[in-house]
Amino acid sequence: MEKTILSIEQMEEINSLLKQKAVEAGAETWQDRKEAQKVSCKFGEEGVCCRICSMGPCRITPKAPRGICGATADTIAARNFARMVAAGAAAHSDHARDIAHVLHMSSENGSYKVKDKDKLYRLAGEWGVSTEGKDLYDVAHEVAEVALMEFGKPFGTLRFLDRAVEQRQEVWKKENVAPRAIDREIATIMHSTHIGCTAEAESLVRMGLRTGMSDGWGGSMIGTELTDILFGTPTPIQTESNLGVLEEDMVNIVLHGHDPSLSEMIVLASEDAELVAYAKEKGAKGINLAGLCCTANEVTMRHGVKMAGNFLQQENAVLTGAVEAVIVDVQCIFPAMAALADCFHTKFITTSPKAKIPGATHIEFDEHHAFDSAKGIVKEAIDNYANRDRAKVYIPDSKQTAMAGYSIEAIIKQLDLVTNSHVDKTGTVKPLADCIVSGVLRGAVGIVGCNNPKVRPDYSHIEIIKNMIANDVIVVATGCAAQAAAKAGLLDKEARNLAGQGLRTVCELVDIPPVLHMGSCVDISRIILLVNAVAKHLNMDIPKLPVVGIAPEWMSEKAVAIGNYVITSGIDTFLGVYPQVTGSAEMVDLLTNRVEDIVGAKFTVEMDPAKLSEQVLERIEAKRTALGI
Ligand code: XCC
Ligand code: SF4
Repeated sequence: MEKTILSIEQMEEINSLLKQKAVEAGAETWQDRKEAQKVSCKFGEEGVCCRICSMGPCRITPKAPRGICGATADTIAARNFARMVAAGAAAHSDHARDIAHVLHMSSENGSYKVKDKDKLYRLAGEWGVSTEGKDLYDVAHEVAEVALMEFGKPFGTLRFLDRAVEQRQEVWKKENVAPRAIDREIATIMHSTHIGCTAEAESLVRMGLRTGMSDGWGGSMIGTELTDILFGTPTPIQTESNLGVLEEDMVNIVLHGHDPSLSEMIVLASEDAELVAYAKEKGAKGINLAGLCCTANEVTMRHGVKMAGNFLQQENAVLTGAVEAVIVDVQCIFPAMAALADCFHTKFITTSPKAKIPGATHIEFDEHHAFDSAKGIVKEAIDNYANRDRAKVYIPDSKQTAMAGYSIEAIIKQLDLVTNSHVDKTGTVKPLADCIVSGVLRGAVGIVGCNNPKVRPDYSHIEIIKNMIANDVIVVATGCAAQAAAKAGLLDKEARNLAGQGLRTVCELVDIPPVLHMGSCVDISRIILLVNAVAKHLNMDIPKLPVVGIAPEWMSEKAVAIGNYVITSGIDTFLGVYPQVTGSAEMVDLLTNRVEDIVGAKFTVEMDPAKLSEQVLERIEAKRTALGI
């Protein structure tokens, strides 16, 4: 099945075969739990259950339109929504904080080194950190300190806001949505949603926008930049995706989670000659790494590590019976993985004190002795190879080739090299802007986010992507959406045959797939900066551009934070799953209508991927018409 486009039906067939394996093994999966959860709580679903204080929980009904304190459906739904933004921003930003600490401990002879020196020096220049006569690592540590200050500085707004096109910065200032310190925005939401504070939905929405911004132009952007500095700025790289990347006769290690400071070290450890020899001693042909979720995106982009799949594929990986260890750090890890692993020989290894899970083997990752620590974890996996029960093994024969690693730098370089239209050596986004203005490309969309069983998993991603590229809209993707594309073969250069004539021509000319893998979810900051660069080049504010964000299957609080900074950045955002605010007419009006008056962009929600695609294309064409292009 290699090198082909996989249909959703083929993908679902593999899922049902694996589901059968679960039944045979007496294992429970998300499908069973979804079934058991059948009747979801209407109050929760609509966002009108409040348990912010212990006089409650209070639920809003026509007969009881106010909680005990008097909070209305609007107040309750707005508070719940704002808290989702705060939690999401906290998760992304705390990940970034950890990366900043790792940069701070980097050294010439330690496990963590600086790989992209140019990027470090560029950032030092941007932040006013002097580099003259200084040791590389002194610069790295100072830059890390400045980054860490962004979390708690008492005055001013975030440094990266200066990167935005002038017109956008004006809007942020005027509307007071320019974030101050990252932690401060999160704390402000937690404070303002405490009983007896903000009751006005609009101010809570505005706080959500600002806190979302502290993620997008703060935590996530810092995370991406510092990760590139430490582990290298991604360049296009070919890899493979889907469960067929697991090997019959190798030690299979699945990496799952988010933080590259763990996964990078596991990659190094898996290549360690001593450990490879040890694996052979144990009867395996070697060590085979595969990734899940955002960690997969991180290590794929920098090392070509194969991608086992996305969020709702995590259990499937264990169900193959061929995985020696699932190594996880933080975020998006099913607690169910521990019990599931028990049905097989698989070791489920948690590594972070921030994400301990009952039933898991916890081996705390020690960043101060990172390489040795990673080696110890990999050794656990190797030792487990002998326990694999061959009778239980089923590795689906599905493996798609995929291109990954399209950082902004890589995209600019790729376009520039071929079109030769650059004037300065650093390259520009002119070729991309030209293609959009001329109409060869109608526009660009970022397709991002998770899987969600509220819709047909992966189907929404794949259908929307196919509709976009068929209509000459170039797609950039991150997170689990990028993984869905990879599994379906849409990150393969061959997928350009599914594109409209304009996009296909561009793809052929510059040798790219029609869907560009730009990384993990913190890397949505790359998408934002790319759009911002085009806006700067054309000297216009971002909402004018024929560019749209889509989260077809979002589920996490991080996704809510992301949605908020994407619209605040001026990009209309389409959601394929309803946020839990529908019990408040005012919240629905604010998010899908009035917010446009504040930031120039808004949310649209549509669960049917065909209809959503139509609406996106209409929005893109409307933006073109308004521009007269
Ligand atoms: Fe998680 Fe980042 Fe969502 Fe995937 S896309 S399910 S948040 S792994 Ni980020
Ligand atoms: Fe009820 Fe108000 Fe307490 Fe919420 S804050 S639980 S609405 S009394």
